[in-house]
Parts: sequence; C-alpha cells; structure tokens
Amino acid sequence: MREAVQSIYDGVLDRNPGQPEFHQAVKEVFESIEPALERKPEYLDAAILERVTEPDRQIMFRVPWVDDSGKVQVNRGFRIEFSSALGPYKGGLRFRENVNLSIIKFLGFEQIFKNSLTGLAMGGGKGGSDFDPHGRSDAEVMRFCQSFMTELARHIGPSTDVPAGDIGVGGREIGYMFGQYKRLRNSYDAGVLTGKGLAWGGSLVRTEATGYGTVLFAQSMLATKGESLEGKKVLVSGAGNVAIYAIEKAQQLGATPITFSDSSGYVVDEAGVDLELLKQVKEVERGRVADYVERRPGARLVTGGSVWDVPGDVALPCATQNELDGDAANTLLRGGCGVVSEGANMPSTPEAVEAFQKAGILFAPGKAANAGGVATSALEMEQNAGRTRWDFATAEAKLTGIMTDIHDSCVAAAEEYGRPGDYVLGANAAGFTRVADVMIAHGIV
Ligand code: NDP
Ligand code: 2IT
Repeated sequence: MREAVQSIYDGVLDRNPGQPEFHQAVKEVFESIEPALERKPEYLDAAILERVTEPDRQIMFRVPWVDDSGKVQVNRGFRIEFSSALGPYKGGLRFRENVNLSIIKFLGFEQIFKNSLTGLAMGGGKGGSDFDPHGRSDAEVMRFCQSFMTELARHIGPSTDVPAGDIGVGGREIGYMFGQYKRLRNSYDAGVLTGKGLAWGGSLVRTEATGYGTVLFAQSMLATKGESLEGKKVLVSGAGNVAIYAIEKAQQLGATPITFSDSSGYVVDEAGVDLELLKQVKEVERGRVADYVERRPGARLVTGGSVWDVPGDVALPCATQNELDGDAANTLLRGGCGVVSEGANMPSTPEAVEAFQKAGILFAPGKAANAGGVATSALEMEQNAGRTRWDFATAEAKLTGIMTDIHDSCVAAAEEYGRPGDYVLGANAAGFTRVADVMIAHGIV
C-alpha cells in the first residue's frame, strides 16, 4: 500500500483492535482499489476511506431467552448499520456460536461493495448472534428469534434497514422474526425482511439465488475463454443454502459436482451428488452429511484433511470465511483446478487468493460471485413494495441479467485500471467507486 493509504489502514487497526476478519476485509479492499485512488485524488481529500470503514452505527444488545429445560440463556445480538450511501442498510443475519463483532463487521463491510456492484439501491449492513440453532428445538429457536427481534425491531424498517438470512438463518428463523416484528408494530411491513416464505411475501428464486448466481458467475468467466461448465468436475464445500443451489445450477449447466461438506467432514460422491437426497437430509431432516453417505452407495465421508484435497476443474467454496488457505489453494491448482467462484463471504485467505492470481486462473471474489442472493432480496423488496409477485422464470431471468452485469462491470473495471482478468481489482474498484462518488455527492456525513 502506498503511504497515505497505509496510514489510514494503520488507523483502522488502532481503532478496532482484536478484529482480524474486519482487518483482512479492509486490507483487501484498500490494496485493490489503489489504481482508482490514484486516478481520483478527491477520494482521499474527502476522507472516503476513513468514513467508509467507520460504520454509521453499531448496535449490540442482550438476547435473553428460556430453553426447553427452563434454564435462562443469554446471547449477544449485533446489527452493524455500515453504510446508507446507496439505500437502506441491507444484509443478512448470522446465527452461529463463533459470531463476534469482528465477523459481523467484516461481513457488513463486504456487503457495502457487494450491494453496490448489483447496481441496485441498497446500503450495507450485517447482524446476527452467537446463538447456534444446531440441536435446538423449533420452540427454542422461536423463543430466541422473538427475543432477538424484540430489540432489533426498533432499529429496522422497509426503508431503514432490511435484514435477511445468512449462516444459521433460513426460512424458519425469518418466519419467527417476521411474526414478532409484525406483532410489535401492528403493521404488515413485508419489506422489512427478505428470504420470507412464498405464502407471506417471499420471492421465488430467493432460496436458489446465491448458489445459482455463484455458478452463473463461473459460467460467465469461462465464457471469456470460450469455455463452459459442460462436463467439468465441480468441488463444492458447505451443505447449506448456498452449496445446495450451487450444486443444482452446476448440474443444470452440465457439470458434475462431486463434493460437499459440513463442520463434521466432507463427502466425495464420484458418481455426482444425488441432489434430491442431499435436500432431504439437509433441508427436510436438518441432518448431517454422514446421513447422506449412509443412504448413498459409493459415496464416502472423509473426516480429516480438506475438501480441497479432491482433484477437480472448478471449486465453489460455499461454507464460511477462511475455509480455503494457501496450502489448499496450491493443492487445488496441482489437482487441475482452473476456476474458483466464491459462494461464501471471504472463504479464501489472502495467501490463497495470491496463489490463484499468480497461477492466472479464473478467480471470482465473493462480493461479486455471491451477490445474486442480496440482488434477489432487492427483487423481493421490489415485489413487496408493488404488492405483486413474479413467476419463477421472471425472477430467474432478472437474476441472470444482474449476474451478467456484475461480471461485465468487473471485467470493464479490471481493464480500465490496467489489469485485465483481475476480478478482485474489478469487483473492488467497481463496487467502491460507485459508493465513493455518492458519498461525495452527499457531502460530509
Ligand atoms: P447455511 O447455514 O445454510 O449453511 C452453512 C454451511 O456451511 C453448513 O453446511 C455448515 O456446516 C457449513 N459451515 C459453516 N461454518 C462452518 C465452519 N466454520 N466450518 C465448516 N463448515 C462450516 O449458510 P449459507 O449457505 O446461507 O451460507 C454459506 C456462506 O455463504 C456463508 O459464508 C454466507 O455468509 C455466504 N452467503 C450466503 C448468502 C445467502 O443468501 N444465504 C448470500 C451470500 C453469501 P454445519 O451445518 O456443520 O454448521
Ligand atoms: O452475504 C449476503 O449477501 C447475504 N447473506 C444475503 C443478504 C441479503 O440481504 O439477502
């Protein structure tokens, strides 16, 4: 980093000690937008970097609830309203034991530029709790969600801040939170949350959108080389919402996904993933990946090592941050991998990204490749505002168009700044400049 940018980054480190994931996300953006900063010195003059790394507002609150045995539990709730330059704060809620301020801030920071890349009117935010729904009964999840929303409700609204799902938050959790919000407000504000059920304001394709979008992005990258996903062996990590629908779209496009994983291990199914079985195990039964292997002859569960040890043509990390490190990247490269499209947020460590870029393979960062989820959330908000509902084909065509546009703006920005094919620079520069220009238009706020 050049000196002026380095000293702003040092300030971020000083003001936010003990937040390694947030530091990592800021560093990646700062490093890759340098060419844009050189061209437009007004960004530094207007202190855009200092302002965009300081959230508009950081909310942390107690979430008390009573478990099935009658014991009082206390969790911590978060909502980071990071940037409202482009629209209402928008971003998911993550419920997982390891959730802390650093993780929510990295996610909120990424969300600003991701949402900007979609070209739609959304600011950036993120929230969640260190509550983990795994192993909890529906009644416990409901009581937790009601308590969480009792505090969150005062901060959100269809034109203020619109949460959605992320790890540990799916249709069930959104339903319980929406019910409590409606009860507190006595107002049917469908647009206050996205990822809703289809019967009460949800959008077709929202469930599929992130995974589909990640694969569509990979397909667009391959098209720049005159190639496609047809016949390619695909490695997927995770076995949740993003992973399942990445597998589905990859299969639709003629590829063969052969892996998925959860925190207990990874599954290799050389014959190709049986998607109906995977959906039954994960979506219906809320089971573990081992339950799939028990019912699928030929599939094996591996509990040591990493899913990235398996050779394949395309890698789609769809689990969590920093799940793919430098060693894993080199193993993937040796196994012949030529395309990485990130379904998760920041799944590749900086060493992994460097290895992919050095090798010159097609690498799409999450803020571009997984933007289909939040983009379809914006489509859900649009339908809620118009009190209307689109069919699947209409919503999917819009998602496909948005992913193509994001791909093309990354390509154009990478070319503009002299590094053709660098999707990291492309995504960060295109996402950042839109936000920065609007921040300048809004004055010092
Ligand atoms: P889910 O909760 O549906 O699934 C998460 C999956 O990843 C599970 O299989 C889970 O395994 C696994 N996983 C999570 N954390 C870890 C970990 N620390 N180590 C190993 N495995 C882990 O979440 P999503 O599919 O919605 O989210 C996956 C990723 O995609 C996240 O990074 C999220 O931020 C990102 N994302 C999600 C979007 C969405 O619309 N849902 C949009 C854009 C990005 P286990 O069951 O064992 O916990
Ligand atoms: O990381 C993400 O983009 C999401 N979890 C989806 C956010 C949203 O508001 O749909």
